[in-house]
Amino acid sequence: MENPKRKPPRRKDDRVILHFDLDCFYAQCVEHQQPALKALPLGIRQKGILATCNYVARHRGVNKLMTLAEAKRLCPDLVVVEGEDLTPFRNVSKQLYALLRSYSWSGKVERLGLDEIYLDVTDMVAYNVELLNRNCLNQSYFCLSRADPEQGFQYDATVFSGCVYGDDGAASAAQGLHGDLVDNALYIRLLLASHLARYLRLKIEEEGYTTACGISTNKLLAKLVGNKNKPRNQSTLLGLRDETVFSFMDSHGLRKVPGIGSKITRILEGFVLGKEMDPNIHSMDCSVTAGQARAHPSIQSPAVLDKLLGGPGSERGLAGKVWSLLHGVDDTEVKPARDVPTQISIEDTYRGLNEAPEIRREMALLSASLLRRMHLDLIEDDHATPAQGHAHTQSSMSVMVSRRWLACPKTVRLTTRPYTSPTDGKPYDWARASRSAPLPSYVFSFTITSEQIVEKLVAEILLPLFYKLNPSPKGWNIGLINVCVTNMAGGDGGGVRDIGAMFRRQDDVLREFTAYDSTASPSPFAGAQAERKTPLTSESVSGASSQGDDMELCPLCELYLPRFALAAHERFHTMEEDGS
Ligand code: DGT
Ligand code: MG
Repeated sequence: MENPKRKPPRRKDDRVILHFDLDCFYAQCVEHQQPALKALPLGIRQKGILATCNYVARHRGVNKLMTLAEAKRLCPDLVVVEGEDLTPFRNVSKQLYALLRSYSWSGKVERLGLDEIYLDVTDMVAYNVELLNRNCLNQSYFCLSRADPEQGFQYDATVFSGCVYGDDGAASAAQGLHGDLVDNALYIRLLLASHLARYLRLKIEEEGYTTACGISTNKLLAKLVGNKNKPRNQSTLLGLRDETVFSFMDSHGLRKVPGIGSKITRILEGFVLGKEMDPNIHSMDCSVTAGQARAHPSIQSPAVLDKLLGGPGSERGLAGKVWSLLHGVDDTEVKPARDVPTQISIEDTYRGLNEAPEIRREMALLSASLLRRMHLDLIEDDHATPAQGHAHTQSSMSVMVSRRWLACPKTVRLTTRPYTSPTDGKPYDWARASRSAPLPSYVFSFTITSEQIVEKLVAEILLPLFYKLNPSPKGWNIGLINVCVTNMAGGDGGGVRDIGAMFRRQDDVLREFTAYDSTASPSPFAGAQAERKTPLTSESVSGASSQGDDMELCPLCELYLPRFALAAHERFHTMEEDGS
């Protein structure tokens, strides 16, 4: 029987999205600190590989994620700087995110990793389209504030800024705005957005950093087109016709399409090539393009894809999503900016830790670094000036600075994974397992030292969690430890007004199903064992699998609970509302 006719999904082009990607990010951060390095080939090392390298090094054949030995062979005078401590990179990332956010009207500013930022500028562009004067387009003015018309910049609205990608765009964009294009709303919106992108890139350059930028109508297309001209450049995807967008998408290797991970890639690659693929290959390389998958005669609809990708345990709607991505369709929103992250996690990898003192030492290091991050991201200084009416000069004015938590994570989660060597071919998440516990209130103390907090946290919470995750007394072979704090209270902008009350309430909530470990199974952690009066984690009460997947988040207080306890927990909330 003939397959039903293929019907492409409909792409919505009513938004304008910018995607910024900082050039050789870690390397730029280091160069910013040591400008003399800009002229030299520079690599940033993490765990024996080059996490990234600057473009001087790239022109000498060095690449991101190359081994150090290979990089040195290609470029013997490569300057290598240690990049294990992410703090300076995080700080720059925050600074540039805040800068771009300050220009946004909608607040839709989303960070992806440390060096990529999406901006939904639909509203700014629409406003400025209305301001266009068709009689003097080459002297247009882009207004950056609805309230203050003086804030803005001049631009030439007869031409695009930067590179333009798309067969119907290249010629007209180069020649300038004319003919029917002046009436093409999408063309005009993308053209204005290209000037806004340039303006913002220059603002970032004033801070000392260069970026690439992609401009399009959704996140997927903006990210992909931004890669076309790197570094220090920008590209607009002028997809006025479906065919332009399809041929743009088709040219990408399957694995390069954001949202199509390695598992899906191997299934589709195997199907197109008609051979079995090893599902454990995680390389970004793929011998099949998105176009080959999209145009394959047997892949006529999401229903066919569903047969390939569906099955027990697969994500709901996955086939439809992949079908959309292959056609350049992505309706996901740019998430609104948040003042605080939803979670903070720190992890490190090891070549197989087996001794208790090593585990304790590494956990202390990770916890110290986690606490520093929490202080950096979650604490705000309140500057209180003296009461009005007191005579004072600027220099003599004393300012009282007090600190307050903007948000408090309520849960700490420990994740471990055994060591595997890259040649084992094990997927990244292999045997990764997690356990959670309530985060104790002393973590938020301003009166005890960070060292004391770390010591208590490791002994009372993390080591017991570790032992739950790795119950056998020997042979842990730990390859990864991740400590994460999550379940933010007060992250809605109001901050945490009363930490004590928050924890009293948390204790009340927990009392109902808190158990204490009286069985005291043999533990290699003598110190931790002695202190084993810590409430056990919710998981241990539920007897959950080590994956913690029978846990559920309470939608009212965002506490992680064993699923069996959720009903009782909801009753607790009802009682609270009734005042009973
Ligand atoms: P670009 O954007 O091609 O000019 O170069 P980068 O260095 O900005 O690369 P990008 O945007 O893929 O990643 C941003 C930073 O994240 C980069 O400076 C290093 C780090 N990074 C990215 N991928 C990996 C990775 O797989 N492992 C490690 N350790 N670091 C990575
Ligand atoms: Mg980058």
